[in-house]
Amino acid sequence: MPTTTTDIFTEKIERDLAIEPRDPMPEEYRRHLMRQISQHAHSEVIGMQPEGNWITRAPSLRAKMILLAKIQDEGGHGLYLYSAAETLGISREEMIEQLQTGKARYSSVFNYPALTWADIGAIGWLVDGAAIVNQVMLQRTSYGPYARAMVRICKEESFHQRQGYEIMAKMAAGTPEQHEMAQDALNRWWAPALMMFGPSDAESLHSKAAFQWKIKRESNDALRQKFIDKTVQQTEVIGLKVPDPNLRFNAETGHYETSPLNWDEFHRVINGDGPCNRQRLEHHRKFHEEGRWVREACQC
Ligand code: FAQ
Repeated sequence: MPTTTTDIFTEKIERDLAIEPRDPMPEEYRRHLMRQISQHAHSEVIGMQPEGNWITRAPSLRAKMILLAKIQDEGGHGLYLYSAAETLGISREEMIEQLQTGKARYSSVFNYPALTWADIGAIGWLVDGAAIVNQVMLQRTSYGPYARAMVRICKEESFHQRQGYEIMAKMAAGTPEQHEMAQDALNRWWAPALMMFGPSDAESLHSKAAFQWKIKRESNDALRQKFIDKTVQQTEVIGLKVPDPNLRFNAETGHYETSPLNWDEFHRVINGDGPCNRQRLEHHRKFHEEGRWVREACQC
């Protein structure tokens, strides 16, 4: 029979029972989750920007409606996640301040520009595709509000992934110029999508604690490999080529092998020096300020 609050927490973790907001939990567990969930929420919200740029330039009414719905979904995901983080005792204002002052991160991938319509396909297919692989695991994360948010988010991300793949498949089967645009988008988004899974297991700072508390159930490298194995096959089906001269299938392991990633670039991007970091935060600050009157009116 557990007696101390630490024992109660440890027993729940060992028995795979969800930790709920009012349960006792170590301060480090609470802080770890506040960091991860708020960064996840910021990623969803900042992630609306590269796609938002293309709403007015979508090539058909159908494409525009689908893109609008997808971007709205991402905003909704941010809201579920901010609410989940709030249950740990941090306010929305604090989280936004951490984002805007650079104290909190958001996914590296959203610091790359969406240059053509094919990039919208690549974002849905690869970025949402990578997000799903990570989030399917997080459906079983130990913190109840986070795990439950993930169930709904994963359903919506599957639709996002398919709409992106459809755009890529259509462009790949189109005119030679359209095929080239699709290949160019894949070339530019491949490595940033692989970096979404975080540093290699050997370099990951938080993985040890995350495994101990069952926040993470699979490692950064294991999830990255899962994504590679799925995506290489999808690439072949639509007649595109993975932009990696060292890509090869290892029949013994049953996995694809790829070139090492450019981790210097990853560190530059997560530390604020990617192609669009400044633009993303300036845009967020501007529209957050413009919405101040709405927040104030809601408080009356
Ligand atoms: N970008 O020790 P680890 C989406 C940081 S949602 C930026 O391995 P951890 C939907 C990490 O924070 C995409 N920073 O860290 C969508 C830590 O720094 P810190 C977002 C990164 O937490 C689609 C340091 O490096 N998904 O795309 C990144 O164990 C389309 C050391 O790393 C999530 O956030 C990175 N890629 O593992 C929306 C999933 N990787 O915090 C719109 C939830 C690492 O000490 C359009 N998060 N860092 O300053 C996670 O699963 C984990 O937090 C990881 C990182 C896997 C991201």
